[in-house]
Amino acid sequence: MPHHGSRLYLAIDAGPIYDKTGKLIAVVETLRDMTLQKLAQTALQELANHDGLTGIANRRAFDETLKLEWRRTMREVQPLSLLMVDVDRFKHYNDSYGHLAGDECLKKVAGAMSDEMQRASDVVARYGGEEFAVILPNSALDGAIVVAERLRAAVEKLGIVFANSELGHVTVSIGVASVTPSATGDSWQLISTADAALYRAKASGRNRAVALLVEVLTVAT
Ligand code: GH3
Ligand code: MG
Ligand code: MG
Repeated sequence: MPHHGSRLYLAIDAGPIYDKTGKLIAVVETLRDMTLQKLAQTALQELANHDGLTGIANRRAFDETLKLEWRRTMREVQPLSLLMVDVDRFKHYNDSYGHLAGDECLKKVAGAMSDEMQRASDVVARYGGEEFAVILPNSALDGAIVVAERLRAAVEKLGIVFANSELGHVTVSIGVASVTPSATGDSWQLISTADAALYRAKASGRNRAVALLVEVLTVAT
């Protein structure tokens, strides 16, 4: 509505009116303003798919996207990669600076990672607590490692002060996993492999990315 300077969602119904001979003599049109319903629907969708604290995709959206991308990349015989990102020593951060500062830190980490994503199909989600998951469709392991390193560096560059930690600022560890989905596989393999890689990143000193290829399971016949 250019005259109002606003945008409305309108529903239009049109019904024909004929005379006795079947000739069209009029059309009755009804216009309904659907704006409030549409805004409420959009807000609900936003709530259902986004994390309340950080504003990025939530676990529900992550689960749905991963299933969808698994099927799509399988059809297209394309690789699918997953990053599991975990904030280092975050319990200690909360203990030192308080839970509210911890929340602020999670928001900044989520924002910095989202800003680094380059493809529209890549999804950064809050997996739970201080863990994030990144879905990279059509990316093989080498490309996923490059993205992981970029995310790790972006968080380090935030320079969020963390006294008495290894580096003096907040860092993340990242597990990278990649697979070319198959009908005999399942997306949990990708998650558990990324988790195993994350565990290795933690064990080998934190503030790093470690990558693992999903072992292709062969089904005995
Ligand atoms: P590691 O380097 O091995 O990952 O150590 P960690 O301390 O980060 O790991 P741990 O799993 O022991 O602790 C995670 C902490 O994250 C504990 C929990 O209180 C905190 N946490 C989880 N969710 C939130 C949140 O939404 N806000 C804040 N402030 N803290 C959270
Ligand atoms: Mg954790
Ligand atoms: Mg942690």
